[in-house]
Amino acid sequence: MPDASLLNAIRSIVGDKGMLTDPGDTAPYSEDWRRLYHGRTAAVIRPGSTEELAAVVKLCAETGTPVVPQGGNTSMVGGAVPAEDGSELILSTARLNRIRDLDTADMTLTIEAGVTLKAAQMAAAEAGCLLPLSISSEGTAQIGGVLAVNAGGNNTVRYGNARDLVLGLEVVLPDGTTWNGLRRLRKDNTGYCLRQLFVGAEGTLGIITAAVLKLAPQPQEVAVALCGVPSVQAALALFTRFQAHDAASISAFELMSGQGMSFVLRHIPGAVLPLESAAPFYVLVELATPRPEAGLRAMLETILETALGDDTILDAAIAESDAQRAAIWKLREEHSEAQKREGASVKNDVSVPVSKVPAFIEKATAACEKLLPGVRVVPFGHMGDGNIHFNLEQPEGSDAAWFLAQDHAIMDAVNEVVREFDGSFSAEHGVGKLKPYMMPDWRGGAELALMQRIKAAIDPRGIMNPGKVLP
Ligand code: 2HG
Ligand code: ZN
Repeated sequence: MPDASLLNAIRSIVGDKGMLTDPGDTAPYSEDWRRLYHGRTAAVIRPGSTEELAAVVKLCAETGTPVVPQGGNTSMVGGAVPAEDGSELILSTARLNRIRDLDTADMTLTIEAGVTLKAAQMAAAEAGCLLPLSISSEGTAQIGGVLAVNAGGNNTVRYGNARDLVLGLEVVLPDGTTWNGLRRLRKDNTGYCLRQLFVGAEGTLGIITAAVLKLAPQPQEVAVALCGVPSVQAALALFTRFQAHDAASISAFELMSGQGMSFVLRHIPGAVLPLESAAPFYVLVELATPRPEAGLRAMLETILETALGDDTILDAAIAESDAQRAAIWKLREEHSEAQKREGASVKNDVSVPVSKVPAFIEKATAACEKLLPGVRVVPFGHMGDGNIHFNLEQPEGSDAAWFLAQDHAIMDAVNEVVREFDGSFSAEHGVGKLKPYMMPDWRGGAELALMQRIKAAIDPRGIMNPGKVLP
C-alpha cells in the first residue's frame, strides 16, 4: 500500500496541482466508462512534464509500488482502472498536453500523450493536413492511451490502425528511465522495432509520454451516404462494388443493425433517420480524396443508383452539407452511448476476414439467441476492415445483474464462432482487465510465453498496469 512518505515524496515532485488524494476527486478515475470495474487508489498523480512523470515512476520502482497509466479513461475493457485493494497509484497523462511540433514538409505531428485525439486532429487540420485516425471517443481519448491500445476506429480500412501511424515514441520505462525514440524517419532499419512493442502493450511495459505521428493530405472532397440494406450479405456486396470502382477513395465503410439504430433513435436527442423507412441493416459509406474535383459525389450516386436498381440497397441518403454529414456520422458514433442508455450490454469487439462478416454475424446471432432467448443482438462497426462490435443487450425486462453475470458464457459462445472464421477475440479495444483469461486459449504456447518473457525483461517487478493483458 502506498504510504504517506511515498505520497509526500511524489508531491514534492509534481506539486499540489499534480496530485489528487481526496476520495471524491479520485473516484471518477477509479472506475471505467462502462462502470464494470470499481477500483480504489490512494492518489491520482498528474505530472506536468515527462521529467516529472519519470521521477515519479522511479520512486514507484524503488518502492515496488504498482502504477496504472491512464489517459482519457475510455477503455471498453477496463484497461485503465486500478485494483480494488487500493494498492495501485494512477498516473494520469492529462497534463502532458502540448503539441511539440508539426511539420508539413515531413508530414509529421509530434505531440504529448495527454492531447486528446480530437485536439490532435484539429491541430493537423489547421495546418492543412489530416491525422487519419477517428474513433467514437475521440473527444475524450488521449493520444497516449490511443497508442497504448493500438486503437483502430473508422478509417482503418484506408489508413490502418494507430500502430501504422507511429514513426517515433518517447516512453518512460518501469525503472523510471526515459527512452527518447522520437524519430520522424520513414526509413530506419536499426534492430528491433521497439516502438511497436509499446503500441498495443496497454501500459504494461511502460508509459508513452509523446509520439511522432504520420499525417496525410487533407481531403478536398468528401462524400457520405447512409444506406438501408436488406442483409449483411448485401452490405458486403456493396463494399465490393465500391472497392471495384475506386478502393483508394473509401475512407470508412461502417455497418449498423436495425436494432442498434432503433436504440440511437430512441435515446439520442436530435437523432433522425434520413431514410423513408427502417431497414434490417444500414451502411455508412464515406469517400474522400485529396484531389480537388475528383467527382466522388457523381461516383457515389452512380454506384448507389445501380445498387438500388438491383436491390442491393433498399434506400439511400447522400449528405448535402457538412451538417448532414455530421448528422449521419452521429447515428453511427452514438451507438455505444445509446446502448448504454438502453440497459446492460456485453461487448464482443471481434474481427474476422471481411468476406466472412455476413456468415459470422448470422452464426453468432443464432448461437446467442439459443444461449439466451430474448437477448437483443446489436452488431455494428467497421465492416470495411472486418471488425464487428458484436454486442448483446439484455432481454427486455430482465435483470441487469443477472444478464451481466452471463458475460463469460456469452463471450465464449461468440468467440467459438470467431474462431471458426479465423478471427480475433479482440480487434481494437485491447485485452485490458476483461479478457486476459482468454489469452492462454487464443495466444497460448510460444506466443504467450514470449510475451511473458518480454514483460519480465522490461518490467521485472511487475509494477506497470498489473493484471492487464497477461493472465
Ligand atoms: C465504436 O466503434 C467503438 O463506436 C465502441 O469502438 C464500440 O461500444 C462499442 O462496443
Ligand atoms: Zn469501434
